[in-house]
Amino acid sequence: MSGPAVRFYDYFPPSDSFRLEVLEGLSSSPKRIAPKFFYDTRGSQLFEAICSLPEYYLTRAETEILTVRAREISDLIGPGCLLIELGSGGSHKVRLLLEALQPAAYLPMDISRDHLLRAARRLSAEYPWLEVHATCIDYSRKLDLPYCPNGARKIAFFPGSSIGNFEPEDTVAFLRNVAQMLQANGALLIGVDLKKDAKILHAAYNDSRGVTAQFNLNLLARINREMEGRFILDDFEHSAFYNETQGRIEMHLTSHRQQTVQVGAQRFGFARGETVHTENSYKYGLDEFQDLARRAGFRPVRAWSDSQGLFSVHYLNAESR
Ligand code: AVI
Repeated sequence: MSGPAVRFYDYFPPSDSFRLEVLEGLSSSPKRIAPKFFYDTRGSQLFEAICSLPEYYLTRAETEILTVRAREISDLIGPGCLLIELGSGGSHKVRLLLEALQPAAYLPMDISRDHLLRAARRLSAEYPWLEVHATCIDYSRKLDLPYCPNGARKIAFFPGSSIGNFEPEDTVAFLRNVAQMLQANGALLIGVDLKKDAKILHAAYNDSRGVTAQFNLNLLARINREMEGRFILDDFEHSAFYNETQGRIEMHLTSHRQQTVQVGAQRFGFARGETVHTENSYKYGLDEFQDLARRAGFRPVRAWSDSQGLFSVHYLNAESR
């Protein structure tokens, strides 16, 4: 391979964090499992498939914004930054910025090690001039920066509205950590899904090909694979709906019948219709999100939306505190 090789840093959570959190979540009432556990290798592939679905407008709308605004964004940031992507997945959207932005280095962070490494190697082959520092980390727990070129401005890129998967109180705490990592001269470029007609939201999370259902059910398949679970996938159903009061899509796995499921040495009872709550995806108005960002120590500089007003991208400066 020509160009600089990919550097790899492994801050992966202890291998039993999945096991411990799943057992705790299935023992609690109501039952729940954190959405970060969707992203094993299979889950990451399914999520990429979701992003190309006709109903999942989020990816298209954000891509439109980043394409149209790449020059403006690059002028705000300036050349030679350290570009840190949180939850980088396949590193697709960053490609829309790299040529215009000319960062000194790119530091993708993701929880899914194999997916991260494959994506980082592909990107490095395509952009041989770019230093790539792939960091495997659960960024919702800690934000360690393994590398920063001397004097480079730190810019965090957090696309896809993954911020919507945090609870509002956790959102402020998380953004505060991001602001601290960036320090006073840094900035955050973040994609945030907007509130809209519930029908559009419903279709996006209940696609006609059933890919989102497979993505949700893969969590049970993962428990079977990694924890000697005995879930029968046909006994559970994907359910997703918009909770207007909370301003969020909720995803659940609903038990078709009363049953007991063995996971390793433990047994979990399910009533008929009982659910495991697997994800919240919050939607925010422009001002609503900027208020949260201010509370976390950011100063809103610019916000853009796509031509249909479905999605927003915010550019926020980290304030010194
Ligand atoms: C990653 N995250 C922003 C997606 C979302 O829309 O909340 C995950 C997803 N869940 C169902 N479809 C996509």
